[in-house]
Amino acid sequence: MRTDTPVTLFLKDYAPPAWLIDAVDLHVAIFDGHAEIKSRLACRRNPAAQASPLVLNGEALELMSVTLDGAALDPTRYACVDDRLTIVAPLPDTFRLETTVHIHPDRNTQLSGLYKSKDGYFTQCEAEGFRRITFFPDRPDVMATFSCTVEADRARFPHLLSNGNPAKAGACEDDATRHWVRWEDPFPKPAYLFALVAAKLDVLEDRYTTASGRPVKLEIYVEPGKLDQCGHAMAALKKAMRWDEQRFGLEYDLDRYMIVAVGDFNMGAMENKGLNIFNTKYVLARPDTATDADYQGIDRVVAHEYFHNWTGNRVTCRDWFQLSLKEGLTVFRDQEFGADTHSRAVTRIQEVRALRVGQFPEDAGPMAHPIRPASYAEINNFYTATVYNKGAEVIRMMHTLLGRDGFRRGMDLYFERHDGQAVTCDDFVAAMQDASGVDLAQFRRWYARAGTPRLHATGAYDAETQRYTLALTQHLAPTAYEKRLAESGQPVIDGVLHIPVAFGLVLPDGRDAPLQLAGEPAASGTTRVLSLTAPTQTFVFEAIPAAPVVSLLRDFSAPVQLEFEQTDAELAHLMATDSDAFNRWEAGQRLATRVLLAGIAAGGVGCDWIPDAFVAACGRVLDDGLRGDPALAAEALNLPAETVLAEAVVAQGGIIDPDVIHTARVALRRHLAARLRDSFEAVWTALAPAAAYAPDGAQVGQRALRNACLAYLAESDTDYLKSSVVPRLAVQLKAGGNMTDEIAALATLANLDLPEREAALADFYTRWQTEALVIDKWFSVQATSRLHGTVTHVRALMQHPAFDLKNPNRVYALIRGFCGANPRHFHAADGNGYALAADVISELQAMNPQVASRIARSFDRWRQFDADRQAHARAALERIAAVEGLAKDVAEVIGNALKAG
Ligand code: B3K
Ligand code: ZN
Repeated sequence: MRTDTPVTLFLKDYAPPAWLIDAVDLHVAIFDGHAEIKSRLACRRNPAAQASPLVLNGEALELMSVTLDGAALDPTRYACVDDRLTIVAPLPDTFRLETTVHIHPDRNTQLSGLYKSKDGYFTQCEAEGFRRITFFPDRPDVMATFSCTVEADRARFPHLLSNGNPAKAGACEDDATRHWVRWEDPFPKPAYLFALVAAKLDVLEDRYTTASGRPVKLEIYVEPGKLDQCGHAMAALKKAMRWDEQRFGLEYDLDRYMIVAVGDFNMGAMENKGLNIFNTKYVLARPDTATDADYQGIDRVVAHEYFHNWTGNRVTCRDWFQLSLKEGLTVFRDQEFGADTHSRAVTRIQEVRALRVGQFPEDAGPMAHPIRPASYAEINNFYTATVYNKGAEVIRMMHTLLGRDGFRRGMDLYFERHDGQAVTCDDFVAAMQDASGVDLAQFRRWYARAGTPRLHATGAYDAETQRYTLALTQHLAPTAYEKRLAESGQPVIDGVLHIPVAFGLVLPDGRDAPLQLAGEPAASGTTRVLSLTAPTQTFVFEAIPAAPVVSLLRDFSAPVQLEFEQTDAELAHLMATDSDAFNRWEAGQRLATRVLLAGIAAGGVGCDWIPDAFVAACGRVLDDGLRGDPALAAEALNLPAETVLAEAVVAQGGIIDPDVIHTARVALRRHLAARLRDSFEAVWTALAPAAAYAPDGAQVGQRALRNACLAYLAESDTDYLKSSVVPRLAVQLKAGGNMTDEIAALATLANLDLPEREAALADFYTRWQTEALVIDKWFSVQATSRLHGTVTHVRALMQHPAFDLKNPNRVYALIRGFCGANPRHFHAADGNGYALAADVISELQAMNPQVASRIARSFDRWRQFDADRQAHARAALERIAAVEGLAKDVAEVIGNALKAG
């Protein structure tokens, strides 16, 4: 473990690599206790760079030998210090460098590089894991063709996989119990896309023929016995392959596409060329073990990794500051895939909800950064909601400004110019601009500016002239990021953003007004994308026949905080009639936020802050759910999350009181449950399942609404709860065959202080103890429970035999569930939640810094709480900061948290 303070790297210091590697040939031999890696690199001086020695990265490697053009290298010609192997000058312009190293995959608890999981060996190289396998210039702008021979015991590791196409295989000459397979990948790639697997697995095989007729073998490898859980992932893969051909004209390029699922994995999945490695969570699904959300997650992650084959692999990043080049774009692509294959409106609502829960607080906290940060200490800390989700919003804004065809032309030009290259976000924007003729010079600032812009709007209707005037103003206050920039002597970027504001006017009868801007000869269209490019701009619309209600930011056309005064009646009108489904939902959320902020101001007590009109609006949502789209109704009934309400309190200049926020939100749910009981009952009854489980759009929507109704009914007074709701929860728990309904019932019961709770949890555990992903759910519903004593219970669960600090999924289920998704208990006034987090982070950082660092992010908003909570949080943060040899991932996060403010 490192003891140095983290070194900050700067985008401005980028320099091209002094040496290029044209080809890599690896021989990886796996033995019990260690692996031997022989590497042969074809090195070439980069004519475009300054002359300097060849510097190779290497971490936790035992160097056994090094030769240059076949001759052992004299120890004076190289130095191996500080995670670097330096080959000193003079060097020929081209040469062959061979090294042999030993590594210890069974001791690799970081799960970066080559590691052992259960009985198999797997790799994770992004961002900087390849250097933990062999010495290499481990940076994405060094692209080489790879060949890799994997060698291991035949009986224990029948599958030996790497990138590309299999070229040869055989038995080891000196030991017939061992075998080898040689893989060749014809596409030059950076080392972060290298992958290798040696394991005993079951494989689901299928075939796909690309649009141009190329046959592709598809393979999904899973732990033996799990083949019955792979069908959905395979179907998702084929759907994604077809979609990318149809929407973007992009085809697969190798003979084989492999997905390998592993239970120990730091994140969701990894797009290694031709050999994706996946967290089991995003592969395995069966109706009785996986929820609708799991099925959808599989669709999206399978598609995401597949789409990276072009946006990430064929065209990759020049350096890690450009991470959003591939991630923002690929998230946008998977979002569009989701929208084209499911409900576009529900998909968009879920994305915006995720942005508000995960990205807006990040932009307001100590780790704030733009989608292309100018500096970082540990790149793994920048796989964030900002780089991914706000990155996707930035791509979406370009799509909005260019239109679908213009965007497609931009994509085509991007690939035409840059296939096979490692490029920058500027190269992407340039392709979009050049292909469309739309000036994106000002738009580029989105890549450099951190923070969530505030969009302030005012409007006025003049009945006499039939004109509607809209004034828009943008504000973007400096964030913690600008502070960090200034501290490191970097220029602070400011300047006005180019914000696309989709806009419509809804008339009193609910129809959209045709839009005619002053100066235009006639009206055209009912939604306009207004380009806000100045600090303040005014737009005048003519011939508006009656006072309209404004529908602003349709489809959430920009990632901003909207400040726009609208009356309850106006919001109710939008909820009922807006032609933009997203804004119908949004109007409901704004109304709910307003009600809840009043409740929070009232200390969460009583219910006179709940207007009848709001109850009535929810009643209409329930009716619509029955008649129309249940999925949209379920989204509408889902009140803003506690973390989102907390940010709304902060935006008003308040201090977060997590107890009051929780109490107010529960009070509103209870009030709705009491007042709308008959409606909830009616919907629950009407939506009883009529067919066998299928994760299709119609059923998913029905289950979402039905379970939302049941959860509301569970907020009822005790008698009704015991007599009418608990028995239904029990039935749903026992029904079997459908994890969506089962876990919904268990999560509801986990919030209730009733004897049935313990029995249900115990029974669930007994039934599912052999299904790891289901047991993760069992930990997670307890971690997120509302009940008093949850922190103590979480501590007890950490001692449960099924809990394992070394398994990221378990840690995410229990610890991140508690710290990230249970704000009231994590921010408990006595500081016990913070103390628990500090204990876990301190222990975990030595084993798995990436996962520990993610947990550490739960402290981001600690300064927005009262003085006592701040004192507890500070003590916890300082305790972590004082850990000897603290991993740099955690040091960066904790350092920023303590610094800001
Ligand atoms: N590119 C990987 C993420 C790697 C994270 C490394 N800490 C998965 C993805 O975004 O597709
Ligand atoms: Zn990705």
